[in-house]
Amino acid sequence: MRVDIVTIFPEFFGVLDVSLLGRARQSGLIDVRVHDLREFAHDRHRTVDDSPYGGGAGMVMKPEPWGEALDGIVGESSTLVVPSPAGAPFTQATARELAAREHLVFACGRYEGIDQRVIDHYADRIEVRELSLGDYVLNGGEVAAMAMIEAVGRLVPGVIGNPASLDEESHESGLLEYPSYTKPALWRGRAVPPVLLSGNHGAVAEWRRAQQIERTGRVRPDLIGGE
Ligand code: 6GU
Repeated sequence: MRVDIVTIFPEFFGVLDVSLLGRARQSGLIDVRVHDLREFAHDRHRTVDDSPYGGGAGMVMKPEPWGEALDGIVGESSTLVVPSPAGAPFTQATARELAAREHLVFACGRYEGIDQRVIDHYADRIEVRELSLGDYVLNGGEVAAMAMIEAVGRLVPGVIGNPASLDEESHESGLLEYPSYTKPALWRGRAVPPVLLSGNHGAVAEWRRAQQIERTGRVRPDLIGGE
């Protein structure tokens, strides 16, 4: 998979060199390139934003630098991802869909967003997804893009050593994951639930399922048709 990121904060993405995704980059499974939007500004101050037409608070990112940057990066089989609190929810299902794409381009906006014509222009040509991490506001798309790249990248075949470990995770089944325990069997007076030491695989599976349902109903009733 190829991933391009356009941002005014390229240094944010240094963290992609470490951990699981760092290894995926080194092994060539995921080819990530970061581009500085300011290199596509032409004035002396490398301006990438301006005041909004119609008035209002904040600044809007100008279309010209975005057009020049993206024209050099997108091809006909690219998917343009625009992280935005005004986007559709980014879910595990979205991550699965994006993991099947050959080329993702992340356009990280700051301030009050990117001139809407940039999104409309590329949406006429390629797949464009405006996506939000959740119902809260971040200062820009960078941290959101990083979260999305991690969620998508770990689903790319070969990135995770044991793919079976992906199936039992929170959100893959529509339920939250069951609680996990390891040695010692007794820690600070707290025992591991005895069923997990019983060797009875059927009983363990049943207990885990019940835990998933209890936990989901308690903390995320919305996932199972409640509230
Ligand atoms: Cl994708 N971007 C920004 N700026 N804020 C967010 C978000 C994205 N998702 C939640 N809040």
